[in-house]
Order: sequence, then C-alpha cells, then structure tokens
Amino acid sequence: MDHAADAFRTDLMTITRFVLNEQSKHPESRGDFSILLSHIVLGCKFVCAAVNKAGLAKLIGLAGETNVQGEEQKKLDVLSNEVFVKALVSSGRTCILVSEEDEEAIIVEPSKRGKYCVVFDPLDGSSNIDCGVSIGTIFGIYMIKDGGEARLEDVLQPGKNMLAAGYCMYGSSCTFVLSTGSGVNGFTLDPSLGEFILTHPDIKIPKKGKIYSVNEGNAKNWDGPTAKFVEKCKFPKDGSPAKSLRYIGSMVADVHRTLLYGGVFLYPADKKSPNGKLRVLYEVFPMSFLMEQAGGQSFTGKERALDLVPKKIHERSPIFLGSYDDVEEIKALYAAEEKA
Ligand code: FDP
Repeated sequence: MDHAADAFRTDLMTITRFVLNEQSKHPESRGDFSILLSHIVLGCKFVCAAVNKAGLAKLIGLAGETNVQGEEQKKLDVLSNEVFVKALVSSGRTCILVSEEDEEAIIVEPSKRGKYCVVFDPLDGSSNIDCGVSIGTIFGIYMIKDGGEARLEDVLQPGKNMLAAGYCMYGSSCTFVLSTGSGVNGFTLDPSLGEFILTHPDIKIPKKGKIYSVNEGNAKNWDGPTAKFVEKCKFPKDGSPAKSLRYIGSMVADVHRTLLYGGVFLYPADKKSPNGKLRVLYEVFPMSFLMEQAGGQSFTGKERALDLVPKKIHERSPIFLGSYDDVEEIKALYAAEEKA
C-alpha cells in the first residue's frame, strides 16, 4: 500500500459504503444485513472508546461476578456485552444471540425479531485488559434455518453455514476485519472521522509462514502430532530455517498477525483439556471462516473446523489455523498418527 498517497486520499471507502456496494450486487437484498452490520460496527466503536478510556475511567477491575466459563468477569466484559446485546436487539434484524458472557442463548422478543442469528465474544482476551495488550470482539452471523420460530438449532449449525464473520481488534489502532463470504477486508478506525476506512483490501494469508503461535507452557500435556509439529518448527530437518515463536495470548491479536504475516496459530487439545480451550461458536468458527476466505486453512485435529457441528452453545474445540501449507503439515501428522 502506498502510504504517501494514502495520506492524501480523498475518496474514502468507509465500511458503510463498502457494505452498501456489496449489497448492490444482490438486487433482491432489502438492506437487512447492512443494518445489522452497522449495529455491530457501532458496538465495536463503543467498546474501542471504552477500552481506550479504561485506565482513566477506572473501568478496570473486577465486577464481582464470574461468567459461564468460571472466569472472573471484568467491568469491561460486562459493559461490552451489554452494549452488543442492546445494539443487536435494537437493530430489529436478529432473532437469537449467543454471547460468551451469557450462559443461555438470548431469544429476541417477537416485536424486535429479524432473520439473523449472531454468535459473539464481546471482549475476547480479557486476561490482557489490565496490561494494555490488544483485545478484541469476535462475531459470526447465521441466517435462521427455516425462517420460522427462533430455536437453539439455529445457532448449532456448522461454521460453513455462516453468512459472515469478523473481528474488531482494539490495539495500537482499532481494526475491523470482515468476510461476507467473498474474501476478507480490513478497515481501520479513523478516530477523527469516527469511521472505519478500508485499509487492507482483499487480505490473503501467505501460503507458508515463518511463525508458529502456541502456549508452550502446555507442552507437557500435548498429544503426539502437536508435539511433533512444534519440534519441526524449532528443529526443521529439511534444511529450512526454524520458525519464530510469537504468542500474545489474546486470540484476536494472534490471529490478526497470522492473517497478515502468515504462519500458524494453534490451541490444541491436551491431557488436561481434551477439547482444547477455545469456544467453537464465537472463536473457532469466525476465525476459521476468515482464514479460509483469506486462502488459509483451519483444522481441529480431526476434521475441517468449519464442518464441525456443535452440540452445545459454549462447546470447545482444539484448533490449528493459518497458512495453507503449515496446516497441511499438521493434517499430515494427525493422519500419520491415525494410521499408526
Ligand atoms: P483469555 O483467557 O484472556 O480471555 O479464550 C480466551 C483467550 O484469552 C483467547 O483470547 C486466547 O487466545 C486464549 O484464551 C489464551 O489462553 P492461554 O492463557 O491458556 O494461553
């Protein structure tokens, strides 16, 4: 990207303009999706402002509650969840919501109901809040199955049925990454305009990467293929250079780097957590959707991640996602183990 030319850009592709352009490719569209997305974007802008002000506003600290996963809830988690639930319900376009922070799915009251189901983690990576490390919001959007009553089955669909997915990263800049099923585009918030501007058009992940990203503190509990893969990253036997390790411990930030620079992000199963740590609906699926749309792959250790059919809304799954060739290597290691 030509940054000098960018500084003088006068034809700004805002996210609203981008989505309306996409909408115009579907003459039958009534704009419902664009309206839904504008409410998600509003939620992200609010959370971005709250994250930036957190230290000053004394928002950091425990809210005195624990969430469904038994983790301590911070004030910012509570706030972000409330903002997103209210923004999504008031859009009039949603019928069922699943949030990381709420044990039960939220069924939208009939007068405000639309045809979309939204699964989201309002503030992922929350253990990083207090030290100012990048955190983010992750979301995925499904269409209600038969257009009738909203039921739990509508959000227990495989990830490949998602219509759209994305995340917003609250970091040194606020970046919104979106796929509506035809590629991946990244937008950066211009704080002076209050608008997300297209800065990363048509993101493609490098076919092979030089980075691996994993919590190596769990290594003693890993299964064979994971241990072998990480060993290969550090001590390659084919003459290729060793890979670098980068692990932030905040999924949005680790996946964002993986998407832009290439490589692989893994949160495998281990003896202590046979299903891994990350949640299928609002972590594994949206990130896998984006990876595939950017030309990468995502694998659970058993199958393509987007083929998984969740049975529970807060289900977890192991995950290996990133550059096509790197994930291919992991798949080969699992296939070899199964054969053995
Ligand atoms: P966090 O616990 O800080 O909320 O699933 C949440 C998550 O962060 C991810 O964002 C992150 O990738 C992962 O957990 C980090 O887990 P470890 O601390 O076990 O490495």
